[in-house]
Amino acid sequence: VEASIPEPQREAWLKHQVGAFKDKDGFEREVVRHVETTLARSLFNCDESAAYAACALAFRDRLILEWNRTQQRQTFADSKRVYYLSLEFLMGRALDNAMLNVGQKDLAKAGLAELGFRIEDVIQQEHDAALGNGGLGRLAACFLDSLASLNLPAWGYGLRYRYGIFKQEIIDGYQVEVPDYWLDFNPWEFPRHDVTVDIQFYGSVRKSTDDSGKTVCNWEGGETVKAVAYDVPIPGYGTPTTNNLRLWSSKAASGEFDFQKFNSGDYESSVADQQRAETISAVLYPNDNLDRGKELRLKQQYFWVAASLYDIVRRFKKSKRPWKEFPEQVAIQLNDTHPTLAIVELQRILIDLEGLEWDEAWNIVVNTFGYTNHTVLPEALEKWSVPLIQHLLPRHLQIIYEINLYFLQSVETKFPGDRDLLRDVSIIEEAQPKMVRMAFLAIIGSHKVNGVAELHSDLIKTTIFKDFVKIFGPDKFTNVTNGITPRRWLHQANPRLSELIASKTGGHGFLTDLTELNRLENCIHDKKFRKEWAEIKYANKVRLAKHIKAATGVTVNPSALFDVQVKRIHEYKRQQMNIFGVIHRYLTLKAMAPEQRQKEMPRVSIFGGKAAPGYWMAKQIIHLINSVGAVVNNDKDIGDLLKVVFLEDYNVSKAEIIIPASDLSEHISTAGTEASGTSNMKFVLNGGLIIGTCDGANIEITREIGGQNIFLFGHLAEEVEDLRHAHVYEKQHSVDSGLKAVFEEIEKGTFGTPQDFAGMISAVRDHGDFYLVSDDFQSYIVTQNLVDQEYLNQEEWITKCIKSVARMGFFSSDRCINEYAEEIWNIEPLKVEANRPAGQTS
Ligand code: GLG
Repeated sequence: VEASIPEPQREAWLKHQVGAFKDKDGFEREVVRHVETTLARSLFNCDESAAYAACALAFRDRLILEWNRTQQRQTFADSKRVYYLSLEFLMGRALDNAMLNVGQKDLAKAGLAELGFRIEDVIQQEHDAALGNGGLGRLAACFLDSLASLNLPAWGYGLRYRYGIFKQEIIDGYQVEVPDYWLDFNPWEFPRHDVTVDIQFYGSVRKSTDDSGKTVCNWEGGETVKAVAYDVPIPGYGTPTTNNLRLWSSKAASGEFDFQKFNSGDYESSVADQQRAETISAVLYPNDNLDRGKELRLKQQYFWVAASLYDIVRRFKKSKRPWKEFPEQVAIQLNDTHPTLAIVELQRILIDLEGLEWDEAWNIVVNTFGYTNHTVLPEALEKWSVPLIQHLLPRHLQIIYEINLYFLQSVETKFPGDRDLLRDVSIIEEAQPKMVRMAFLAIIGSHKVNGVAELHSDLIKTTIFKDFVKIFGPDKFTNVTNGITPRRWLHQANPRLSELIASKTGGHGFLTDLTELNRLENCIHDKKFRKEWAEIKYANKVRLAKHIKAATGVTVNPSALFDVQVKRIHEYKRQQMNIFGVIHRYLTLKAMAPEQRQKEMPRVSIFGGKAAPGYWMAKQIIHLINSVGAVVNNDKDIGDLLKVVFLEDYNVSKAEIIIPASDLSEHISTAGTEASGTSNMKFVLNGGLIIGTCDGANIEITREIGGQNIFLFGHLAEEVEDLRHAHVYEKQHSVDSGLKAVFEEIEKGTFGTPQDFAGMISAVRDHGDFYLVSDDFQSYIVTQNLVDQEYLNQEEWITKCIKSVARMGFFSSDRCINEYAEEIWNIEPLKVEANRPAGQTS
């Protein structure tokens, strides 16, 4: 308040405030200005990357103004805010999204053309912001888009990794990881060197007595690291609301150098201290659905959680409200268990620093937090060793023990004498060493726990968290089925389809109310519409074919059926089953007489996805895909009938090219293992059909679009346990005969050294086939053959695609965020005047 401009001078400020670009000229002026001043270049040395930089800066300037106004509006309204804590935000590129969301892409396109650039080329210059592994991180990014588009007062909090997810190169068929240093030029972030928080680690706890005779715990000594805020503006679509994503970066606390060491001549070690502090936010851990329990990872978690909570509490305290109103002003959502320490940290702040009584504080904590679970895979459930927490966060460990004590006491009261139950639900696992079960802590410290698709939410209630349903009752557990933002995943990725839909549904309203897609059902018999629909799909396939050619050298025929599986490589997602199926197809084609062969439907099998660097089996799968491609793609008997490509470095911007070009995509996880999946929604929304198991959101997609529009196969979740048991204990595992032939071919050396793939084969044949590849193989092949037949009837196929798109309204992340807002956060949108009609692109 002290720093604001006095009333009489404000007029001068207001006169010079800038808004949206008035016209093309205004935009061009800003671009030229940035090229010539900010970038110190001229029309003689302005390449595409400079044009991108200037264009991004021009839009960034606009965003930050709306950002400022949004923050003012939200502060003034003083209504409840939600804080989304996520260790991952897989944002992808920002420029195209910003232009579309503020409705000025057409103007920018024309302006750039006048200055000598094609907008498509300029957009391509941007480096992806890849601060995430896969679905969990991309979900957080879609949520930010919806929160802003729905005018909800919301902040995202994350870490500003210097290195995002690694870049994947394929060399001789193997994955090679290359660091992703992405911060050379990032116009989308605003460093806030004035917003810093000192974060403490290690040290010890000393008890003392305060004036009133109460015992207080003081966490003392140890090491301090500074958190510096970097703010990223998040523009809503068709609204001036521009929310904030705050990412924390770590720095040494005592300025640039330790001067004592510096003066005593120990210059090198003073720099080393600096570097050690910066290590905390240096790198994103590249594991998807796997917990590795590394100390630095725990440091990251506490660093980020403590900085975010300090910020949230600071904002609340400005309102001078009593503490009991905290949950009426603040909702905090935990994206998976990664931020669970926030529960402990808030309790610590309230009792140690603010002097509240335990019960009062705990009540506030529980009413503030909500926890989203994203997986039932045991290897992904976070546990931290007690000695490690003791060492790093001694006061927090005490509080965890106390939370556990009170919790177990309440369980004992409710279920007297049930020692097994106490052991099973204790936050502390009695192992060697003892472990803290983060999911249990998250459940106990939250008022709502949700899964991310119906089947998944049912599974957590009946399996991993069943005891907690017994203790807390069923109402604490709920489902919020995931969603995706139609702005990025339709309007931006597939502009022609978006325009065609707009022309048939009465404008771009579907982009803010996706259920309006159902108006497409009226157009199913519209010949011209169907023709355009098919043309757009074909054009998208031509674009992908060009990309495949440039990236891999393989020529693919755009008229072939494009069959796509792009996602992180994981045994539970069963890319191995897909490639075994491809080999089966290859063998079947080879066995045919040439005349017969030519009647078969040509297919391109497209794979993409990263393997965690330490995941040996996943890397073997990548190698097999590439080895099969090398053989099949060069087999003269086969020609265009089958091509196999692995696209390296799958990321958000590649997804935007790949997804609109698919005819069929694969979502074939072992039933019960994929919590939701979100690319399944993206593919269907872009007019592709899917082959999938009864798993995750596939089930709800089927319910919405109709069983005749999806290719389902395989065993059901409820059968999995018995099958696994039979494999291991009853030795009832004879490998499917089709699959046997595939294994034999691999072992003959057709695809290179058989030894390279021995692990993949023996996992199925000799080690219990945990993911049921053999059990599902036959029905997978049968269903793939059905796909071929149905694809031959293009008219029928297009009808299915159109019907499916028409029925996808449910899967908007807007619907999903509205459910969170109403059922978990209890927050409401802040009314704003729309600054332009929704959907207008210029
Ligand atoms: C998880 C799950 C996915 C889910 C995503 C978002 O594996 O099935 O769609 O979160 O909820 N770890 C993940 O990516």
